[in-house]
Amino acid sequence: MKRTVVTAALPYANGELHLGHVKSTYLPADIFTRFMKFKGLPTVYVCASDEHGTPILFRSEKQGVKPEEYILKWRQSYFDDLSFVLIDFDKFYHTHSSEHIKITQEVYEKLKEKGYIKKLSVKQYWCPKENKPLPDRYVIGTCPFCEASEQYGDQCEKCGKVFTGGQLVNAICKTCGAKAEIRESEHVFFTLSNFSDKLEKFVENVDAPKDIKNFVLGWINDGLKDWDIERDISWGVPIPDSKGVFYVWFDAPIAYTSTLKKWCDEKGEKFEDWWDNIVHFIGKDIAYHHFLFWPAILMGVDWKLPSMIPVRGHLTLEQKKFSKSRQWYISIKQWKELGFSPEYLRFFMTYTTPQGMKDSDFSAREFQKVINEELVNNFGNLLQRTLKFSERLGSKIEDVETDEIFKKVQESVNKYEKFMDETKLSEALKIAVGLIHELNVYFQRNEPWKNLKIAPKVIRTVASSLVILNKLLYPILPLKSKKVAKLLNVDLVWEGKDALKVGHTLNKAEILFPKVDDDMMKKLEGLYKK
Ligand code: B3M
Ligand code: ZN
Repeated sequence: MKRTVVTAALPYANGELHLGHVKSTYLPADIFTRFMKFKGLPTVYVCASDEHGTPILFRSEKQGVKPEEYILKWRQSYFDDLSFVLIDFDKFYHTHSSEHIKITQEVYEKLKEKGYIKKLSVKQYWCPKENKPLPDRYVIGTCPFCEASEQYGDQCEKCGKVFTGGQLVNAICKTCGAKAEIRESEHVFFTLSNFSDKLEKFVENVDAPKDIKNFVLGWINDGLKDWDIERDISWGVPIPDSKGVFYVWFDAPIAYTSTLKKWCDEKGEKFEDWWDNIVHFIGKDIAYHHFLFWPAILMGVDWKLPSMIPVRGHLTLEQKKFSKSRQWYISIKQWKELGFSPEYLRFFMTYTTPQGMKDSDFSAREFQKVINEELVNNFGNLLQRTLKFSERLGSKIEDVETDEIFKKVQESVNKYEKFMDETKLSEALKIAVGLIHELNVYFQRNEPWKNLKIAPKVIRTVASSLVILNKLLYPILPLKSKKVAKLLNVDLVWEGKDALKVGHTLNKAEILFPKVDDDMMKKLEGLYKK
């Protein structure tokens, strides 16, 4: 049986996770993994905290702590935040581990053996005042491609283009503001340009949203440049035969393999057996790295390429970008402190997030609306009225045929499955939600409270449908769906689409989906509207 490795982009250890991180990466990967495991397919979900690079060094220096100490705080914080949102990793590791450092160096040695590494002289920004090199975050200037100001030395956040040394316009030292000078330095390069044709084929064939593929193919068309993978700092994975460390984007994706390897070692599994069907969930801003750099590294060492790269856009907050400094922002910790359900967040995010590059939006009001309409009034209410009514009839399923609509529910499973396999999670969820709406209409239209003769048929039809639809909701609502299954008095397993057996007993109704009232909504809004 094909083994699947699911990964989510590594959180970079220098800032809090907010709702946007959850929606674009960790949540969809978690939902997909839960779905695969639910069906009994061998799947592991791995991730790690990304702990090298100049931003971490820069911040830790500013705070006067060692980078080793600085990263620890974030590592724990990420694990806690993501666990709260019920993100269930099989392994969450980190890039400052000895295993990761070793594998990164081995990958480099292999690339070198195969002739994909060369040394080149580069233009390095230099602060004349502090007499030190200014890699990446230590320098800011204007993007030479799109003219966005205040861009760092390695990549433009606006247009996504990656820079080589010396390209920034009007570069200054980020720490002291001195005009940056340029000096020569020797760096190791990875010959990305060698892989241009193979990458083009890879991008065409990999299972990924069309819009992002076109974007990436455009980059290949523009011509790929060899990639400077060395930085003149002390923090990172040391390059075996050079003075500096690897650029963080060289070592970070290798953590997919080092973390999987760690998991394999712990479980007594073979890495070679597992590095097979690879699915990388990412946000659109790191497409360059996952569609080009990383596959090229994999090609260089002859490892299997990813088969699927699901991409999602950003999350805006009331149509504006999240911004920590302007407090236009909701962190996971804040969500937790409010005592809000992580499953309501999971539901909302899945419901509103399309696959592909399109952004989606969060607002307290929209959250209240979606949860109350689709989860509380739709699903919660159907469950509630079915169980209550069944109680009136003695809580037992009677010997009556189910109605036509039950067949429709049974048939919906295949459609749902197809969407889930394609990681179109919002579409999959909407299949379940749509049917729940139809079932509410069906219940209402039949008025079983007026016509007790047809009531057993309505109950068997709706309760049996709920058993199936609850399965479809499991990956999104992993805890609530277990409670729903308890009320319906069934095991929560993927297999089985039959109607509830005659004589089956349903349990008493309980409120599982409390409303998001105006008070709660205001509290949530108060986090960013002060
Ligand atoms: N750490 C995400 C970021 O900082 C980055 C992802 C790495 S995935 C290999 O934007
Ligand atoms: Zn300076």
